[in-house]
Amino acid sequence: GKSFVPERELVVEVQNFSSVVDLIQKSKKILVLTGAGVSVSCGIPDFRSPGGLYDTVRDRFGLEEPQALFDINFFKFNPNPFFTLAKDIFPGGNVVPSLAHRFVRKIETKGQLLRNYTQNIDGLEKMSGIERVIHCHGSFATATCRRCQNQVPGESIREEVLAERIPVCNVCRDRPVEQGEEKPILKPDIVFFGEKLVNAFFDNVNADIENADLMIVMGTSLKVAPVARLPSLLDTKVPRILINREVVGSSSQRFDVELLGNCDEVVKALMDRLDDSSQVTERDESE
Ligand code: CNA
Repeated sequence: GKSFVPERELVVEVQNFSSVVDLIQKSKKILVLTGAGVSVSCGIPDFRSPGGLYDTVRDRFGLEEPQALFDINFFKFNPNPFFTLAKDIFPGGNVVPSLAHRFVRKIETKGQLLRNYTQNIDGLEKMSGIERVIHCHGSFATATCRRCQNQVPGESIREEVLAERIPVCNVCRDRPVEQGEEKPILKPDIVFFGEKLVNAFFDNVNADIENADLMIVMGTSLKVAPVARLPSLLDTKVPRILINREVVGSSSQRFDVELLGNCDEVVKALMDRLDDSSQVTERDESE
């Protein structure tokens, strides 16, 4: 049966925007959970928004369940749809980080970032300089042969992926495929549905959940487990801020603050104020 998770009580009273700024300002161990929404303004479509990748998959492949495209069992059966769309999310090219990424980096340079758990696979965290990041769903940095497990740098399959071709393993490609064996296809090491998350997630998540004093959830539909459960694992006393186009989460994840809109715009307003208040503090101290 379904387990009952009680509705979460709110822990901070936020009357206005300045008190949100104060809350961020005074927090020392901020856990930031991000998803595809933070990269939409960079030109990378998310999954579930209208016009996002799921709509594209429905239109192009007639797949009723577009998440099949990122399902490991479907991939074994037919890798073509994935490699037709992979170029749209392959990192590099002219893509640059968004203001939302820079906001996370700013929190980090102020020494307040406990960790950025990202579900994204576009590499924009690293590009914006964020160091304390966990790529929960892996990345395109490497790719692994489905058959012989040989691992190669992601760069070495770029050309194939951008040309919508299926990259094949150089180590075992000439050996005939035996019955019950997978084909020697190089699959980028992004975590598909049905695959285990990266070790760094399991290595850090318990301690991070215990130590966090604020959580900011940004640009995610909170639909993919186990990452989606992070907010409900936090101590109920830890305040939670949502920055997203729409309200997400369950009653056990209720957000103390919901800043709804495009994350870059919300974050711009926050960053302006954070800058202001740090200047005020500096002036106070020098007087
Ligand atoms: P999702 O399910 O597509 O949800 C995105 C959420 O962000 C939705 O709630 C949107 O309303 C919201 N959103 C979209 N644009 C904005 C914006 N500009 N400002 C604020 N909010 C916005 O994506 P999730 O990340 O929640 O789902 C998890 C999947 C998506 C992960 O496994 C990713 O690997 C995967 N994904 C990643 C990328 C990427 O790396 N950039 C792109 C597409 C999908």
